[in-house]
This record gives sequence, structure tokens and C-alpha cells, in this order.
Amino acid sequence: MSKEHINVYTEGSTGVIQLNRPKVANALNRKMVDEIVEQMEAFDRDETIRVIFIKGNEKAFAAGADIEEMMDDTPLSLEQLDPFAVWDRMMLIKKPIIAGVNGFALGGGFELVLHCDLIVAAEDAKFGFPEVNLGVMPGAGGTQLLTKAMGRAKALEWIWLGQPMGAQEALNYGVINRIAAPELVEEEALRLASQLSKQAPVSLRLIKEAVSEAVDTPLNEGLTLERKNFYLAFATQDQKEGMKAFTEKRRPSFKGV
Ligand code: CO8
Repeated sequence: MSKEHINVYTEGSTGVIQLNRPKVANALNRKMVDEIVEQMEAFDRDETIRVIFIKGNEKAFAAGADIEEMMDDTPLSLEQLDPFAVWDRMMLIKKPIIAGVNGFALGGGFELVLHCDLIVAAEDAKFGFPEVNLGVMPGAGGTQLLTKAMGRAKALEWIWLGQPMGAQEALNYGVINRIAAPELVEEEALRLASQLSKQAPVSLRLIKEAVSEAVDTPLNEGLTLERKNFYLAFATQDQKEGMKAFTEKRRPSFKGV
């Protein structure tokens, strides 16, 4: 199932994407981003998959966009290529996406992490936006997503200084979810995936949509969407099963319908 720049496999009902350009610290060239998003979309359509897990290797999650590929770009070539359209598609993935971060997640690599829903990182992982050191700035959502995650003052400081942030600091600011020993990151992420796999899939999708909406919309619009999704959950067999199981004092068995 693997492609040129990613390895793809499944662990139970978790679809795994491993970034695979180890010689360049998993630098993201455009083909690789296309492959990642196409695979996320394939997992999103696959009824046997409940959660998507994305990881790099022990040394690097991803060291950013491929600088060599990008260095001769011009405003016009970028406008014609529209390299960020594929990133917009990542925002439309409905299933939970977990990132497992060992080593560096820099620039576009950090932006890829910020597009995920839950982030498990090694205690020695490093996150950062070094673009300022290259005379550019984040372009795949970094200024917006980091600011929404940690607030303006700290986001501005980090993006301006271009220095990496440690995992503990990222955890303290609510940018990531969990820290683990480097060798246990994958285990922890897969445990989280397994827990999520047991939840009602339609509920998970509706919750993801509603929580994402909270970040971007005024409260009254977010509440309207939340209510609509709450009503919609009652159209599923899983709602009947979940509530019936509660009254029968047994564990529910969710089918995703
Ligand atoms: N692009 C291309 N090649 C890279 C990149 C990169 N981003 N990062 C590392 N490499 C290559 C190195 O050139 C080196 O290649 P070679 O062995 O042929 O010399 C190899 O990977 C290993 O790297 P190092 O020898 O430097 O390894 P170190 O362990 O000493 O350092 C670092 C690892 C800290 C990750 C270091 O390589 C580094 O600082 N890399 C650059 C990080 C960076 O500046 N990232 C931001 C890029 S710009 C960006 O992301 C813009 C985002 C907006 C668009 C997003 C679209 C995807």
C-alpha cells in the first residue's frame, strides 16, 4: 500500500501513515503532501478504519517544507501551483487524526502536526517555525493555527524568534495533548486510537465538526451547529445502542451507522 514518500499500513482499525524521506529529515516536498492527503482521504472513506495515525521516524517527524524544492519559487509560480489547496483538503477529514511526534516537527512539519486533532510527543521532541531564519514565514496555516492554540503573544514570540519549543512547553500551552518517553510515543498514540475506535464513529465526527467550529465562529453560530449535530446523533443506531447499553448495564457495541 506504500507510496513513494510515505509508508501506509493498518493496526486494527487504525490507518497508519509514516512519513518516509529519512535522508532529508522527512522534509515535505509537494508530492509527499499530496500522498499524505490522498491517503488521509482514502482512510476517511474506508469503513474499516476508525482513526488515522501519522508519524515520522525516531529522529524527525518532519523538518519542514523541502527547501531545495522551494528555493526558486516566485510569487507567480506559487500562485499557479496553488500548493496550499491540498492542505485545505486536510481540514475536511472527518475521522480523528492523531500525530505521534519524535524528534523535530519544524515549519511545514509543525503545520502538519497542527492540522491533526490529537498530538502525542516524545518528551525530547522539538516544535518550531524556523521560516524567519530563511527570510520567509509559515505558509500552511502556522500563524493562524498556533495563535489559536496558544494565544497571540506567545505565538508571535515563537514565530518571530524562530526557536524551537520543547514538548513540555508545548504541553503547558495546550498545543499538544500528551508527552511520552520517546520509545513509547507510538504505543501511547495507538492506545489513544484504540480508545477512540471504541467510541461511536458518528458521534466522533459530529463532535470534531462542532469543536472545530468553536475555534472560528461566534458563540451563537457554534451553538446552532452543536444543536444541529446533537439532533443528528439521534438519527443513528449507535445512539439507540449506546443508551440501551447504559440502561442494560453493559458495554455498547458501536457500528458507525
Ligand atoms: N528541506 C530540505 N532538506 C532538508 C530540510 C528541509 N526542510 N531539513 C533537513 N534537510 C536535509 C539536510 O539538508 C541534510 O541533507 P544532506 O545530508 O544531504 O546534507 C539532511 O536533511 C539532514 O539534515 P541535517 O544534516 O541538517 O541534520 P541535523 O540533525 O544536523 O539537523 C534539522 C536537523 C534541525 C532539522 C536541520 O536539518 C534543519 O534546521 N532543517 C531545516 C529546518 C527548516 O528550516 N524548516 C523550515 C522549512 S520552510 C517551511 O517549512 C515553510 C512552510 C510553508 C509551506 C509548507 C508546505 C509543505
